[in-house]
Amino acid sequence: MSLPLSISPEVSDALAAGRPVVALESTIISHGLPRPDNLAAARRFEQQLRDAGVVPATIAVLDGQLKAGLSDAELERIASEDVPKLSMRDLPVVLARGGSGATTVAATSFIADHAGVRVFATGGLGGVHRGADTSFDESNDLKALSEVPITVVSAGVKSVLDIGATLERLETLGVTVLGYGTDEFPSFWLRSSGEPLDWTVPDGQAVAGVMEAREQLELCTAIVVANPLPFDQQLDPDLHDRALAEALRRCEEKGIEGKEVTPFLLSTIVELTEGDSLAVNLRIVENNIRVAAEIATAWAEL
Ligand code: PSU
Ligand code: MN
Repeated sequence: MSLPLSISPEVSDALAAGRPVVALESTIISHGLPRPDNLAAARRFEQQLRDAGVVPATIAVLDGQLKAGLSDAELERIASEDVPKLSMRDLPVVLARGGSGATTVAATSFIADHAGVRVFATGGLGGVHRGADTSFDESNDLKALSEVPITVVSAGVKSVLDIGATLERLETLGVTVLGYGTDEFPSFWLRSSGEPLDWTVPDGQAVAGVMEAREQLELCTAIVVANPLPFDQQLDPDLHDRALAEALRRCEEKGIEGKEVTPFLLSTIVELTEGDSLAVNLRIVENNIRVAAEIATAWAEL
């Protein structure tokens, strides 16, 4: 039986011609950004890639099909329908039912890889949650990145997570981590996390070189490109610390668990920062798309 994978004509033409393609995830649209502006943001992300000469492949599941590349009507469905958030373990259930959903970093990486798309831009990765020593709450993103040879550009992981523990898990899982112009892991809304990185790359061409070496080694693990915002674009650190502490307190008070935790913390922080965190979030995705376009272009030229 063949995989129910549907690649849009634009994406499949670009791949066949060896032109650059960048995958985008859909959970950021359905659960990570508030309605109704999420649709305009999703369209801007795609346009930014096109302006850079790169074909966007937004990934989702629609009516029992794994999709790489969405039409505008399909993008609108992800932005406005109450679709579930899908990680790896949800894919077989949704396919069997002919259902739809938005894909996390884990499921997006899997589908992009099957479609032949090698570079992926997102905001932040899922990781190890604070208190994971008792809750065991660790994103499936980590395991998936240990099994898929994708290159994902992110601004690290959000400070709602345990950043040090997340980096330890990435090490255990054999995931390559590169700092893009930095020797420190970023913490999403803030440029630095205080966690040092072993490897720094200056540009997209250097990342493409690491991708080529990964192929020669026949490794099936991801490359995480950690791309921090410039200092003058980050969230005010005091506001950040206050909002984070209060969001974590409310999460515990309300007993939020499982896959609801990440969306709850994110939307609470947007509320507490009066939208400042959201504006920074959008700049982060745009900054990551710019770097992913550079990597995909360098990869296509190799
Ligand atoms: N981080 C963000 N915004 C997001 C997510 C993470 O800044 O929307 C989403 C991504 O799709 C990521 C997922 O893959 O949350 C991780 O969720 P969980 O922790 O439940 O695995
Ligand atoms: Mn979780």
